[in-house]
Amino acid sequence: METIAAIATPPGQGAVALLRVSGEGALEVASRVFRPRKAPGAPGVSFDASELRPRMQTFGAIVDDGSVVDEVLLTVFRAPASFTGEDVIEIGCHGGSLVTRRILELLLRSGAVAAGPGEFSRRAYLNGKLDLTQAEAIMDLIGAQSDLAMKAAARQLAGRLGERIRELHSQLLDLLAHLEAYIDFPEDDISPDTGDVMLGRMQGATDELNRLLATALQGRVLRVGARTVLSGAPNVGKSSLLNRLLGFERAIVSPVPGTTRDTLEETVMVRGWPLRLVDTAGLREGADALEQEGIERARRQLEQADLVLGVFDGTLPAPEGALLEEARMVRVLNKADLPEHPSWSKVPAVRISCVSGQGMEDLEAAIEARLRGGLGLADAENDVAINARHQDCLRRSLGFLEAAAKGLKEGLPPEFVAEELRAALDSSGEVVGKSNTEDLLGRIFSSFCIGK
Ligand SMILES: Nc1nc2c(ncn2[C@@H]2O[C@H](COP(=O)(O)OP(=O)(O)OP(=O)(O)O)[C@@H](O)[C@H]2O)c(=O)[nH]1
Ligand SMILES: [Mg+2]
Repeated sequence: METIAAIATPPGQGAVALLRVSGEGALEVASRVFRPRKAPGAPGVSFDASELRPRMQTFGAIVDDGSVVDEVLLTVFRAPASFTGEDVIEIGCHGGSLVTRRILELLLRSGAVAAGPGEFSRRAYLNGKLDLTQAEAIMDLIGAQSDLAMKAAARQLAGRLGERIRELHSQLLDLLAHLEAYIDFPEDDISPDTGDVMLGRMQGATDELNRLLATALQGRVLRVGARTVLSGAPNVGKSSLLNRLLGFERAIVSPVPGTTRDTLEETVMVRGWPLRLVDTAGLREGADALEQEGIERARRQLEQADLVLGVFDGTLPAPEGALLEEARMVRVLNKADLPEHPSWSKVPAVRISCVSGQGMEDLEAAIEARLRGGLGLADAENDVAINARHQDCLRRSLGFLEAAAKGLKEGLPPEFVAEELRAALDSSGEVVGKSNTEDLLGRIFSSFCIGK
């Protein structure tokens, strides 16, 4: 493996910046470019970075052909006790974009090659320092936009999801080992008793897969926000509500019904939950072609919604269908600053006014309650929240496991059941990277930034 180097901090100016070098040649590179302040003799005298105490910072200078580029702190990590598991050096320099670039150029002239996106994490994974879920958690942690997302990423980084996958894996392996015994001694049929015990265990694994899969929605909501669609008739105040929740006049509001045509998306935080808020065209019959297209888009958004804010005008008679209950809907009665039409008197709804701001706290509480309860995000502190890739692996695993159980029930040969089980094992193993392919690794790590 080549020795790689990269700037680990974001581009731009800052007080300090960090460069990283990892690989067998890291210490040699450091010896070429760094001179400690207290080096015996004058600058230019040879220096051996491998004599430095690991994980201690040494003050000195980066020197290019005898001239000082910057004063820096050098830290040496010796394999395997480093992030990547290889020899690593870190250079803390001043945070100018030109300074950092000069030092990187010097590192590249001194035996290192430029790291690709995510290459440090990839090496950490390949050297067994992290499993794939932990590598992904680093990305999640860096990208986290809310407290809840950050906590979930931290738990995944701590290895909680990996642990559960490995427990599941070992259950499946036990089952497989059992089956292999029958395959090796074909004169023994699987007795009904043993079959039942095995089915019970398969059910246990199936339950755990379903429990993990049930956290996918929470994972998506924490990573990209709950898709929350503002829906209702024209002129009820959907765009006004979007603006209220955002805190600024993002969408055009007007007394003319049919103002909003195209859908409009913005992210807001409601009590720590990220919402991907979508304003839509008011739904009505007999609209012109342009508005009709907007209404079509609104309908498509509704289909994909995690949460619907069904907005009504409280000053008008309650329309038909206003009483329909839907698990993902919060019913919002707007214009509470004006007298309410008597037809609403018995209708439970969150009453708000986008003009006066009354009821907004109630609305936030109702949204949070829906996210926690109705959507099954029962516990935001749930110990895992899987991502789309995990969901894909686990779904496939579940499919194979169900086929295995069916085969066992129907008395199919143990070879068949074993094959399905092995496929279930492989698919669930992909979550942590047990049966990784180059293809999979490339897909995951290419979304990382350089220096990570
Ligand atoms: N009195 C009162 N008027 C409101 C309230 N909210 C909105 N309005 C008014 O209702 C009208 C329609 O508001 P919009 O936010 O444009 O309604 P919309 O649902 O987005 O309408 P379309 O885009 O046409 O579907 C505007 O004149 C708003 O000023 C409210 O709480 N109280
Ligand atoms: Mg509108």
